Order: sequence, then C-alpha cells, then structure tokens
Amino acid sequence: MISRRRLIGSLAAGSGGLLLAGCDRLNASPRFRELLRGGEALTMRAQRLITDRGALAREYRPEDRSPVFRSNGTSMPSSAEYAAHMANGFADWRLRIDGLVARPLALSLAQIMAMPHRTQITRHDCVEGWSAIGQWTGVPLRLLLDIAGLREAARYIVFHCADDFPGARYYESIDLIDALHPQTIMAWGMNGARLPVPNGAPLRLRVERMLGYKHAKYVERIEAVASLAAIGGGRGGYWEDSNDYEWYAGI
Ligand SMILES: Nc1nc2c(c(=O)[nH]1)N[C@H]1C(S)=C(S)[C@@H](COP(=O)(O)O)O[C@H]1N2
Ligand SMILES: [Mo]
Repeated sequence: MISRRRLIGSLAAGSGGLLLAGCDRLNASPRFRELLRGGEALTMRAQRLITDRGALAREYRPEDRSPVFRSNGTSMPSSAEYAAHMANGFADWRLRIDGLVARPLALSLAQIMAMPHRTQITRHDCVEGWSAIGQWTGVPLRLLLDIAGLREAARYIVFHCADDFPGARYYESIDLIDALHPQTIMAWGMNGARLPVPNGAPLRLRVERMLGYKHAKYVERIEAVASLAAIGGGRGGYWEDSNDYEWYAGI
C-alpha cells in the first residue's frame, strides 16, 4: 500500500494525479456542487469529509503561468510609513510574530529570505470572477510558527496588513490546518523576481486551498489567537466583517 506521505510526495513532484483526478470528478458532480453551496458550516464539514484538507492544491508548469497577473484590491498601501519602507527597499521593515507564541519575533526581510523556501505554481481564484496562474516563492508559515513556538491555546493565525480601507485595516485569518499546510507560505518572490508592490510587497500569504481574498498582501504582523471575536469586527477578515464573505473559503 502506498503511504499517505509517499502519495503527497508524488503529487508534489508532479507525477501523481490520483487525488486530483478524484477531486475533479467530485467537483463535476452537480450534487457535490450543491453540497458546497449549502452554507458555510456544511461546506466545511462536507469538505472535511469528502476531501482531505491536507491534500495539495494543484501545481502547474512554468509555461502555464498567466502572461499578466493582475493586482486586485489595494495596489499600494497609502500610509507614509509604507512609502518610507518602499523607498529604502524594505531594509528597515520587520515582520512581527506575536500573540500566543512562546517567542515573539521581529524578522527582517533579509532574515526571512535566508530561510528555507518553497516555490509553487498555482492558480489564484478571485470571487470577483477572474483567475490567474503564478509562481510564488516563500518561507513555509509552519516554519515561522515553529520558530516562534505556538502555545497550546492557539487556534487561529491572523494576518495584519499595512493597507487601510475606509474604516478598517485589511486583515485575514486561517485555522491551524491551513496554517500548517505544506503549501501555505509567506511569499517574498513572484514569477522569479521580488514580490511586486501591487501584489503585496514585501510579504504576502499564499494559502493555496483558499479563495483569493484569504491571501493577505502587505502582511506586517502575524498573530496567534485562541478566538477571532476580539479582532476587527469579529468575523475573521476584512471582507468577512464588511461584506459577509465566508470565513471558510476553501476551494
Ligand atoms: N492587504 C490586502 N490583501 C489582499 C487584498 C487587499 O486589498 N489588501 N485583496 C485580496 C483579494 S480580493 C485578492 S483576489 C488578492 C489579489 O491578489 P493580487 O493583487 O496579487 O492579484 O489579494 C487579496 N489580499
Ligand atoms: Mo479577490
């Protein structure tokens, strides 16, 4: 019998397809699509039952990349602080990692870029009706959380962003299953170059089993929490608070 680890490994190497073919068939069935539309709690339970949340998102070949990967939402945070960071190439910028961790951290971009990294070519799906395939390079979130040392009470990871919307900062959150997933990375590279400002420089989340709005750009602080109730409007994200988007946006 092929072990789960070997199966995931072969998928990661691009030679598998077993799990993915299975998912495609499920997705094509109207009954399954209906299930997925039947409310968030049901979506989450159905996906936990039917799909494996540890399964990898499909990865593509370099030639599959979209010629243009558009920017959506904020294309440049408007604060003076961000402008100053941008002007000196983010040399003094720091990523803070705090909340329910044993060792709060403040990491420079150089430190983050020197860490082990992963490169993946994936499809980004925005609920506004567009998709694009891009290549992302970054440090696994799992590694950052291991270094900081998650406390036992931690249940969610919150991403605080540098951009302001009317009345609120952009933020997002995911649970620990997605946070520790092997394709969940804090990306500093895109399509072989440094992450461009319109796509979230210097650092953005890629959480490949989730819809586009979960992929927080301009992340400046990662916070581990036990509950989302006290953050923002309490629903786990900017769009969740302001527009009733689903918190669990699995694809
Ligand atoms: N900080 C921040 N993150 C964000 C957004 C944003 O406006 N601000 N937009 C979200 C949405 S809706 C999408 S589809 C993607 C777009 O990523 P892109 O600009 O690289 O295309 O970022 C997401 N993350
Ligand atoms: Mo989006």
